[in-house]
Amino acid sequence: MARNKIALIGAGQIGGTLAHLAGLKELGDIVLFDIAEGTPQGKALDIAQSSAVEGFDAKLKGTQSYADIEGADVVIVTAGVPRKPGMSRDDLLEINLKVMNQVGAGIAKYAPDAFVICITNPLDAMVWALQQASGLPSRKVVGMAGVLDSSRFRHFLAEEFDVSIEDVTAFVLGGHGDTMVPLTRYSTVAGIPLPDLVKMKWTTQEKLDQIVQRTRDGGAEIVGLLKTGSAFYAPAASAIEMADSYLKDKKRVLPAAAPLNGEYGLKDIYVGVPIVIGANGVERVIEIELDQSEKAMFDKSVESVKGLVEACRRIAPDLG
Ligand code: A3D
Repeated sequence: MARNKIALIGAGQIGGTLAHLAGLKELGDIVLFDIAEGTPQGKALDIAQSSAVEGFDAKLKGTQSYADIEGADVVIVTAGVPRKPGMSRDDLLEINLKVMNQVGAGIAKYAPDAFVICITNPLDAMVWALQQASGLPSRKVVGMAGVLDSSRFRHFLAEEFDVSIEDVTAFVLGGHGDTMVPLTRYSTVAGIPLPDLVKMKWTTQEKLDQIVQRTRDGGAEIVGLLKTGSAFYAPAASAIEMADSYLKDKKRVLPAAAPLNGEYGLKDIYVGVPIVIGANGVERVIEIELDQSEKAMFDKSVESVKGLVEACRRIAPDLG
């Protein structure tokens, strides 16, 4: 049986970490693609040289040619530019939309059967644009945000309760970032929902609200500390978890930006919801009942995603 092939489009901070993790976990052979000459080649060589010490078998290649991603089983996309001072969200959107167009064409030509995970921001709009540009079936194109948002939430909760992170589960919905919706009643410690833990005096409602807000601001907190970039270790680990579920047909239940087709009363839009990821890509979208305040938060989040997608349509009307 041939090894799986993982193509990473964008060999920056996240792309390099993805390659390293994919090697360490022996997910398959790895191709790093980037327009910056030398960067993907240098990172591929560096990681390949670590394989002797770590003891993993994987071929690594850095490239500027889309032909090298031919036949990839998984493609993870981080290509794009970050927002710089003085740049509006629409400016960023316009640049990264062009990138998604190029990347989508490359995937359509060389890896049309791949499972594609988009990480480029603004996530919920970029994953929509990438699906449109690539023309791949929507069940094969998803966005990574929910696994990261929920892993941040789990980390803060495990710290607050002083328990193993393995026993903390968290549930988040909605778009990535400010409007994300952490669902406390579906988040648990060993099956005990957070509201019950407040009643049991493990924490206070006020503390819990602060943790929810810190989770929403999780990306900005790291940008503030790093100053020259954004988070990359946890985003990469999160995307690898999704790729692993696809490649091994694990059917993990993971939150992700997924294409909705009537679920939650929405169509033709990508929003963060729990999905089952298996060998067929998005195998199921899980629709849960929301109470009034959860629904209000979810609607607000969806409105902000719709705004971004409308801006994409305005900038690139041919996208659909
Ligand atoms: P960075 O280290 O800048 O890497 C981006 C790479 O993309 C660079 O090496 C560029 O050379 C490359 N690139 C630019 N244009 C193209 C192109 N047309 N084709 C191929 N490669 C290109 O960024 P990063 O790795 O830190 O972050 C990557 C993306 O992920 C950014 O858009 C971030 O905003 C986003 N991000 C998302 C999350 C989510 O949770 C959704 C979290 C963290 C970062």
